Amino acid sequence: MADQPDLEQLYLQMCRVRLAEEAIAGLWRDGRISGEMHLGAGEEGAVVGVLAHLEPGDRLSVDYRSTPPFVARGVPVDAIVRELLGDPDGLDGGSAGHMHLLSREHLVASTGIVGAPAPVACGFALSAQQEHRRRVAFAFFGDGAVNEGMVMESLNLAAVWRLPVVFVCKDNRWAVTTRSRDVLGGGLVRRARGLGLRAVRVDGRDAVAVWRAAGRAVRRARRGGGPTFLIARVDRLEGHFLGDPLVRVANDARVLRSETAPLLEAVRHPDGAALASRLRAVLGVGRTIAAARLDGLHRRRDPLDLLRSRLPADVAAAVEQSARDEIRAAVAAATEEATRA
Ligand SMILES: Cc1ncc(C[n+]2csc(CCOP(=O)(O)OP(=O)(O)O)c2C)c(N)n1
Ligand SMILES: [Mg+2]
Repeated sequence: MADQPDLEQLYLQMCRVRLAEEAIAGLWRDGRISGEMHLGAGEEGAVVGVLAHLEPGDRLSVDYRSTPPFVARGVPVDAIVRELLGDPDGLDGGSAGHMHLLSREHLVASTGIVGAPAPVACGFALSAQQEHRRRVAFAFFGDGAVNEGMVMESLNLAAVWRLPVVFVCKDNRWAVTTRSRDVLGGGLVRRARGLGLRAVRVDGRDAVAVWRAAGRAVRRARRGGGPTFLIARVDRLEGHFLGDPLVRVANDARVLRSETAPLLEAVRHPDGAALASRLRAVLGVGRTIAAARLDGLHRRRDPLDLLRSRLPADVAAAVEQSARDEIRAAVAAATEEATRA
């Protein structure tokens, strides 16, 4: 195994993933893909940093933010796009949609059931262990999923049976509109360690950091050392689903004005408590609003920018162009045929 990541490859994969999802977003906005669409924009670093360690027989179980791992695993983009368009020639006959994509050939399965990737990966890992193969199984799920009983059971089972599995928890700190910290007892690391797993935190927006952390987890699993729980901090750039109105609101400066105007009015009002205590109260409310905004918005980092800055500009530009050409051709082929059909 290489001891340095191939930055160009990592960046190329991240670009392929992002461009494929941008194309899918365009088709969804045009009304050509029905239902909700959950993108993995913001998760690219975590996905490609882990997937760079996969070998051909390794198996992958992922959640409904499924396109990044499918594209990064090498599933043809045109087959994915056709699937989302409902084309019978799509990856799964046009009936799975983005939440239940499956590729037997690439040994990767997605699910819309929150938490389900964990037990599925345990099954993959158990089969590898029984067959004495050095295969590793991978599960990707969100921070909200750790409150599912089946995830806790899977972590426990993986620890006591020393299963060759890497659990990747993509921690974006939200589960739809619920803040994870409001519903998480014990903390992610402490929970996993309490069940006997090795637990590691990593900045999931930094593909290189993920590559290193995942490399250690994969080597350990392959040599029979058991599971790792990798917590990758990511950002949810598009909100819970594409067109999420909460993200639009968070981005709207007018909302900030409408929130602050009544506060200023309260300070100016001649009645009520003494000015000093009114000011204190207003300051307190202002801080709460600012913290919520910062939490949801300003600290977001685009993992593509992060890795792009580590490459010489001409190399980054060439990588981006080659990804653009590939994805454009794949999406054009898929949509052209679907339109003719
Ligand atoms: C078993 C189950 N319960 C509830 C839902 C509805 N649901 C869909 S996504 C989601 C939030 C999941 O949050 P998280 O695991 O953090 O993933 P994220 O969307 O943040 O990537 C919920 C509750 C579901 N799909 N499956
Ligand atoms: Mg989440």
